[in-house]
Amino acid sequence: MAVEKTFVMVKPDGVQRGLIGEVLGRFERKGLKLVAAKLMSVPQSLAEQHYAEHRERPFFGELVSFITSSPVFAMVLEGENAISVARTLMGKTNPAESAPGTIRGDYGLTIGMNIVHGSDSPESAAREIELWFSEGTVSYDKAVDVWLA
Ligand code: 3AN
Repeated sequence: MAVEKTFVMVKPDGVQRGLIGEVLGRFERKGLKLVAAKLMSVPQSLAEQHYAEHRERPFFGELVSFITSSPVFAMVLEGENAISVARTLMGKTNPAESAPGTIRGDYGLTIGMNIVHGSDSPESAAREIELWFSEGTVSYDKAVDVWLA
């Protein structure tokens, strides 16, 4: 059993379009457990640290100004193979190539505004959870966990 935590965020376009509940509901119904969440405006320095690996890419400025333009809904989800499971539910980075049934496939149109972010590896998950939730996450049991094991 590889129980993992992953960092997931509904980006400004998802929040503006009223898709927080829809996105979170998909992860919840899949069986992932919400262990931290907050609606927040993103400070410039946090945005730059979050996207540090893209610092040299031509779209870095756009990325930072987009993510700081309007609130995001940040969360940590926990469950077996949570990192790859969340990425599968999200679909490909480019919504135009994402399969119907995925979040980006169902709701996205362009690569710049692709509704949701999710950690892409155990290393990114650890880094991003510490960065966004330095206050920690919540540990609790859910009765439904035994029905998913
Ligand atoms: P993912 O979010 O699927 O892990 P990354 O890490 O490759 O994708 O890219 C981070 C974010 O940068 C994407 N969510 C997307 O919004 C943006 N992005 C990626 N590639 C491009 C691009 N070619 N042009 C504009 N924005 C991009």
